[in-house]
Amino acid sequence: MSAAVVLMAYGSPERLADVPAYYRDIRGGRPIRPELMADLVERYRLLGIEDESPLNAITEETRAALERELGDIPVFTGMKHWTPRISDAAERALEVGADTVVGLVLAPHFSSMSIAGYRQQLEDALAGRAELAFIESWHDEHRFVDLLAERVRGTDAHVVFTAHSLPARILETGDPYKDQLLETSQLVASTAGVENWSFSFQSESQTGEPWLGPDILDHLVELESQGVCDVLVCPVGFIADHLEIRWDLDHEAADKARELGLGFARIEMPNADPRLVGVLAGLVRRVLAVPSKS
Ligand code: FEC
Repeated sequence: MSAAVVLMAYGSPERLADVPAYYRDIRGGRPIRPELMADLVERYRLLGIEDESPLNAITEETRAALERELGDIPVFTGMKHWTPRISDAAERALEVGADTVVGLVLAPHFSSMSIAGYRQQLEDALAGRAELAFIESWHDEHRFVDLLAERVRGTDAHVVFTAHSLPARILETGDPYKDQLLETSQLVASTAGVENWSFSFQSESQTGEPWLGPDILDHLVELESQGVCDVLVCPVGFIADHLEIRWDLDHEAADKARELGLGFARIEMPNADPRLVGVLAGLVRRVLAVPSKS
């Protein structure tokens, strides 16, 4: 067997000029209100991605470290909404002679509106030319849980676990996303011995339909009214310094907390931490021992 990994990320614009095309890709051809486009460009501008993206550099660092860790298995990055595309990564894996491709997403929780989309893109690109060993979720990997637990252990603050919201209609089809998020949160809290914790969603989009809640901004109001003084946010649904972390939490949620008189901090994201890379390598080795049919 000759294997390769397609390591998939949501994707982030490489420079400010890319933002409109990136947003159009996310919307998949559906119209974008001009004010929403302007707002997104402005958020990326304020994060300082004029000429290069620190987030894409983190993804590359993670890819290179995973490849080193795996030794003789090449790893190619494929982005869901930017370049290099998942299809580019699949072609590169086939070019080096892979007959088994491991599909691994840099997001731990499964949803039909998230991970299933990555899988579809990879399956379409491979088109049966290699066996696909796809990792559906890794939200309960104990070394991932330990890594997060270390970052909240010993805090006196109320810990708020968060993840990207999704349209609430996913619950009607038995989607496991919310349950997996609560499971990760529960595991991290119990491993760290944290008793004061709760969960909220963040980063919902304005798409004109209800999204899963509570949203963190409303949740902070609720916590303050319950007498909580300090909050530590642990975004279990993300592993890197995305726009959702550096803008939605570090600016929007932090401003809201300040307005409410709440102390506010967030954990450092795993990014390319060698322990996270160890978790990813473990997943690849495990799935290759028993490859699944695509
Ligand atoms: O540059 C960066 O660091 C940001 C990358 C980024 C990540 C991310 C993660 C998730 N999203 C999920 C679902 C949706 C749905 C919509 C949606 C919209 C956006 C927009 C941007 C964006 N997302 Fe994202 N998401 C990231 C970036 N996301 C930019 C558009 C502007 C906005 O609405 O704020 C709504 C699409 C639509 O309008 O039809 C749905 C989910 C995740 C977590 C799983 C994953 O990482 O794949 C779920 C990172």
